[in-house]
Amino acid sequence: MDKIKIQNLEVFANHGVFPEENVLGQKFIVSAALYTDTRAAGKTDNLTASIHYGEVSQFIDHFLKEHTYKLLERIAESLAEALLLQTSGLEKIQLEIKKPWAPVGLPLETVSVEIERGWHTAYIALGSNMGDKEQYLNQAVKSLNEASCCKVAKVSSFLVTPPYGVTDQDDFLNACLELRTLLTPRELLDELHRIEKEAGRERIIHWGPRTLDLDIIFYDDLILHEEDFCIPHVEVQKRDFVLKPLHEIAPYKHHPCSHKTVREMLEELV
Ligand code: PH2
Ligand code: MG
Ligand code: MG
Repeated sequence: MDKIKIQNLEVFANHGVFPEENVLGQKFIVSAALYTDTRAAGKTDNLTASIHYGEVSQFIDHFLKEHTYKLLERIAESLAEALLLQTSGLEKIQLEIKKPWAPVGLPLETVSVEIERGWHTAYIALGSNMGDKEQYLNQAVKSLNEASCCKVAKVSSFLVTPPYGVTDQDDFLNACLELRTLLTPRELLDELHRIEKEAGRERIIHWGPRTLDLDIIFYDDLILHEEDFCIPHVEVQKRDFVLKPLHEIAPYKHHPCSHKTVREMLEELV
């Protein structure tokens, strides 16, 4: 992807583990690569179609001066997050913070931390088969959109589906949504569990009745196999109550293992 680069922006600020550093201050040197599509600006010569590197530089200067953190890691993490949240068109950032006067007591040129952070696209399946199902799904969409570092991009319609697996329970209301997020998969899972808990979810019977179930179906094209956590969802290709609503919002999304599209998986089920 295209990028706009800011190299070696100097900022005098007060970060550091030692109290002296927080009082006296020192020089920090910031470099950023802003990943964004510059095609429209390249064709139209219109700055509003791109990211203004002057405004970003001012933002970095203010951000470093307004906060006091102990660690370079913390400056980089919080600055990257703030920039990704407030800069439209910014997909990914590489950020390096150098501290050339670090009080190490040895003649080094500089110390630094460099990170890469960006937006991810996740597909979440929603299900409810207790109480006011529609209200639980609506509230879940709202909670996810309001969660920090999360934006709901698309929501399918809500579908009434017969229970799959354990069948002697009430019908489900199911849906899928597309989420843009800065969270890691594990952080996103924790956030989903928090929202399920808010909806009064109790984990009593496996596959039993629930007020709200939120499952990560896909996270970019990530394949993750951990003992307690798998992405993509292991049963996606077997579940029409996931594939039907998902097909409404992402028919051509490929499964990263089988490479089948959502449409192909759904066609193979019916
Ligand atoms: N969820 C299950 C088990 N069975 N059946 C339907 N129709 N919808 C669901 O969301 C569902 C299910 C376990 O998560
Ligand atoms: Mg589930
Ligand atoms: Mg679940």
